[in-house]
Amino acid sequence: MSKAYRGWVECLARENDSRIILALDLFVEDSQKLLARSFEVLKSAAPHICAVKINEPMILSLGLYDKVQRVLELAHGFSLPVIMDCKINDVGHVNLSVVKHYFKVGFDAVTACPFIGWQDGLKPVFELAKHAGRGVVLLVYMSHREAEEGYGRMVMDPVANKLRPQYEVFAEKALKWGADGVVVGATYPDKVKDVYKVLKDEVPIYSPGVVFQGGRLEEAVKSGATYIIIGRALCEAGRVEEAVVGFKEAVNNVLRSLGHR
Ligand code: BMP
Repeated sequence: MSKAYRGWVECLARENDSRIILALDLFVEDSQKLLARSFEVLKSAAPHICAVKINEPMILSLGLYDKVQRVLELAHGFSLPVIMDCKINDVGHVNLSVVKHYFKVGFDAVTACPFIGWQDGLKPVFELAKHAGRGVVLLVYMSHREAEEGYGRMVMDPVANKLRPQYEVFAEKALKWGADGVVVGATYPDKVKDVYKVLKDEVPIYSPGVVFQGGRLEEAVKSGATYIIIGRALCEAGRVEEAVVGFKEAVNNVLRSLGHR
């Protein structure tokens, strides 16, 4: 397990008293304007979040070895770890090459898709991440409407010799492979609960899908989510700082009501 990344997020969550991860999802076509808006959002949110997540549209628009590095520098200047949400899903040697680029420019963690399995799939990614002190966060149940089609179907578990939901098998793989986190959609609090039963506090649950996708932050936290990933509800907010403080307090209120602080 790559403690370095995982411990860093935990530390920031304590220091900033926040379980909110900013998904820097800005759909601005002009790359200069995109960079400028990224800076604005990041600066406003930074004191109130515990990590930043960047996705592929940003890389395509800003350029990995170009303006993306400036976003990384800014985030790191605030001591924030940055996750590359690349949802790795190819054969092993290609995955390795992709991840090497992301780690080289300074990303602290990557997301990965467990359907590809271990040997010649995610093994090289986990090995490199562990070696470099970076993180790997596995998708276990996505937040969109059709998530059930893949993550929810019943599959034969050869070890238990019975049919089980795919996402439960993935949660067990997260433990076995030493993942630094799993993604479970806030839109499915029952799945968050099921996954938490498997992981307990061994592997943190990252939960996206609140507000715009219809998920309720309070339900996700009550069900066992450790971190809440928020994109548009922050990036498109008129007052980013006010919005992020509101979300952070909402999470903290639930944790207080559960006696976790
Ligand atoms: P928003 O809060 O605007 O709905 O954005 C959610 C973010 O979380 C997006 O960056 C998306 O790529 C990511 N995400 C998701 O929504 N559902 C998943 O199952 C996995 C994700 O990474």
